[in-house]
Amino acid sequence: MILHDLLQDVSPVEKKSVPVIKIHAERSVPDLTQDVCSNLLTPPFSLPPKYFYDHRGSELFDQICDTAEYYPTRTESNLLSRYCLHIMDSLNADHVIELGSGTSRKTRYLFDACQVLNQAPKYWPFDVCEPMLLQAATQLRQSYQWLNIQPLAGDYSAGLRHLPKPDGNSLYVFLGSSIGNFTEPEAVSFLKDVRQHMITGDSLLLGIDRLKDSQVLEAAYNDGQGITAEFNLNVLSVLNNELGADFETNNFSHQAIFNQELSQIEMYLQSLNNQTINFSQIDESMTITSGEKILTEISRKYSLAGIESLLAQAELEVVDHFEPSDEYFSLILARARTR
Ligand code: SAH
Ligand code: AVI
Repeated sequence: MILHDLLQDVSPVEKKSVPVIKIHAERSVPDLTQDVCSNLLTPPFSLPPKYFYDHRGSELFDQICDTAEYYPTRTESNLLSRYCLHIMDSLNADHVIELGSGTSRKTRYLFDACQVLNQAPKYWPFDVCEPMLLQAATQLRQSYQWLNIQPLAGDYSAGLRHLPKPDGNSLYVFLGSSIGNFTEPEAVSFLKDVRQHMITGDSLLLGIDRLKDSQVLEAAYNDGQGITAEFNLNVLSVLNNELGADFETNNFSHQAIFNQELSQIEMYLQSLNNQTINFSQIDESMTITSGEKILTEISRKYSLAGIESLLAQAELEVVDHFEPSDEYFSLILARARTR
């Protein structure tokens, strides 16, 4: 088939290119080189979790969502499926602005509800992973031809002030318990950023994973197929690709443990031998001994009281709280508290 025939085969929707708007940082945050220099050259070793998400990392996260052990996606999806009509009907939102949208797979419940309710909000997915933003936008356009989508690329930890402020009322969406990947002070500051961006009539739909049996928690981050391990190890490939590092993924093992005291899953990459890794593009190296670990992610698990305190500190008030009977997950609809 020649190119002309191929183009005839795709619908007008598929042919349209998707312009991405880059969102500039409101405050400067370290880039990969600075994070490596501050946190990876000497112990204790750590890296912020946003570096997981190159295109491969985003695809691996999507596969994690389908594992039997990773209950959060399934649980949140069930809540969205059950309550999406109620939520969208109560808001009649002009805009849906999603932070850390990934594949937008769960946001589809909201769009399905809009279809039933004859609503057509504009969708603004905001993510650090540009290839996944484009992929998700293309797929959403095929499923929802009425949906006006404007992808936004950037780092939400650098502030939200430069996000668009469209006319009408907006529903901000932050799903998947990504809030758990922040420390508590970071989470409060992030929610304050969201609240400060909101105007009267805006709402926030927030998914938060709850504290539960540590065996269930640890199983969710140690799936039997090893996909979470691959996701964790993929960050070493990101360092190899971006900074010319020479990590051998076989020289590290995935570890995920629940820290009861801090109420968080901690994901590590543990070194299997004594090794020196060179970062050729920045002329730096790190030496790590056998058994030493790199902290790659925290995933905090909240009690009900913890959630209430988090929202109160960010001056947000709960409008609706949806949870399953096993109390595994909270889906919260909130708005800015009026003083
Ligand atoms: N919300 C989706 C995806 C969760 S995975 C869900 O619930 O399934 C986390 C998503 O947040 C990824 O798509 C990742 O690229 C994005 N992300 C992580 N850190 C980010 C940051 N600092 N700024 C913007 N997006 C970020
Ligand atoms: C995106 N984030 C909320 C996931 C989590 O559960 O903390 C990332 C993840 N890490 C390992 N599995 C999933």
